[in-house]
Amino acid sequence: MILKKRFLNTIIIVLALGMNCFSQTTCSIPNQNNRPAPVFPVPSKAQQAWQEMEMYAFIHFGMNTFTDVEWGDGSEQPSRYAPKQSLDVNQWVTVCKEAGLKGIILTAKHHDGFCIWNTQSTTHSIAQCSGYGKEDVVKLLSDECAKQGLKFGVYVSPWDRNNAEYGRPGYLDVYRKQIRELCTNYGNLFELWFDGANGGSGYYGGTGGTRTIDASTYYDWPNTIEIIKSLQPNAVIWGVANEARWIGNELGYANETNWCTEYGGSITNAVSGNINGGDWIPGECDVSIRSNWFYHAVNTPKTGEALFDIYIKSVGRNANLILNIPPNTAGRFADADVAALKSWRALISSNLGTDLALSATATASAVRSSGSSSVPLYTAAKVNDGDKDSFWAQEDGTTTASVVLSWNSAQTVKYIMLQEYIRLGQRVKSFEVDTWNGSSWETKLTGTTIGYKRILPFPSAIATTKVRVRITDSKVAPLIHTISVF
Ligand code: FUL
Repeated sequence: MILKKRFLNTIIIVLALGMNCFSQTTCSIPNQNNRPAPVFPVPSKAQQAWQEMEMYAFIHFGMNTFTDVEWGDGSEQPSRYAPKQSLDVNQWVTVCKEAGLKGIILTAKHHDGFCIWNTQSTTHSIAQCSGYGKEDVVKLLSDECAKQGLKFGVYVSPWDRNNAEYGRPGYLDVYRKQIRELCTNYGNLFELWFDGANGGSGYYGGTGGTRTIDASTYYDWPNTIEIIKSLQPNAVIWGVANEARWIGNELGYANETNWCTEYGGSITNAVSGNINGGDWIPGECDVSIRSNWFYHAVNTPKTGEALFDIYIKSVGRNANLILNIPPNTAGRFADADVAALKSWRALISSNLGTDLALSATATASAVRSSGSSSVPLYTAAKVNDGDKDSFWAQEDGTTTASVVLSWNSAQTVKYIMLQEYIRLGQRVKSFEVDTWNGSSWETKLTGTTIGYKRILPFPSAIATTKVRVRITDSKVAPLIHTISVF
């Protein structure tokens, strides 16, 4: 079924290409605007929207918050999950929003199997709790996200150390019921997160022991994915569906070379992607603000500076960032975490808040012809026009090009941000950045991939009237969507 859909999608893309239908504004036969052809693979609509989010929060909250462990074994009595007051989801969402995060993914069920929503799939859930423990956390948080304009997603662990059926065929029905409930009752989900930890020891309905599974077949992912797609067509499925990949570490960084393309089904280089990969599987960097995923009083949060470094090495290296902030037993983010997030946000604003490129004049070594369009479509000015849909382009067959941003008076530059127009594929293999010293160019930065977004700090703050970006190699003609200088 999935294969069939992929085949159909390919046909549609090929037809659209012939008709030049990739632009929202133009759809004509033949390609009158000389619009560049995509270099496949390209992102789906859901992946494009997901990449534009850039960063969002992870919230690990549940039984482990109260038992003070990272992995419960499934034997925990539901009564141990005992919030003493209503969870302050308003604080969670407000703090995330102020930090610039665009969504939240909640651990609806971790490996211990305890469900923090009103589920019919198992009795191991908030239904068995009393007082504030009965609150449907998925409902509270998804409603609050909708209210404050943040997207919402869920983590629902495949491995269930509580369920008696885990490891047998019967568990699949339970698990699919859980997924169906989460996909049906809580509005639009932007991402579903399926953890890779699978099988091992557990409570398993009281029998204990170890259950081993073959993760590649046991969950029958192709059919589970079909169910998710039918209920949440705009969600990105992390990990198991070749739509978004784990970056290969839990430290929050991608490699400087990072392709959104990879080999579906057998990720060969999670941290860098693969230039020849046949599927669009962009990386996501997961990291916790503290040294663990769940809240433990002994941990302290990372500093604003450390979080800024993570931001540059994740979002700034063509990956999404999912930053975990664990609420405490009082159902709130700790004050220290809130302070760290504020300091992080302040650093992003002070370092990357004023785009000097917007006041620069852009000129290019070469520009693709606009076909019969009377409006120039692919000029250098497209890199700093603030338009989400425009890009500077080269004629087919050109794999090097340069663009200069110049100002009337010297500007002090500290960072540069580059973006490719990824809707038509990731292309750039290498680039260099030069600054003008008054009489000649000096090369200050050398880079490899760009992708959706690349941010690089200059070695030091430099006062200059001109910055030049040279694309030194590209798979096919480069399409540069934005250049910002800070
Ligand atoms: C891991 C899990 O085992 C951790 O507990 C945590 O949820 C992390 C995000 O993924 O694989």
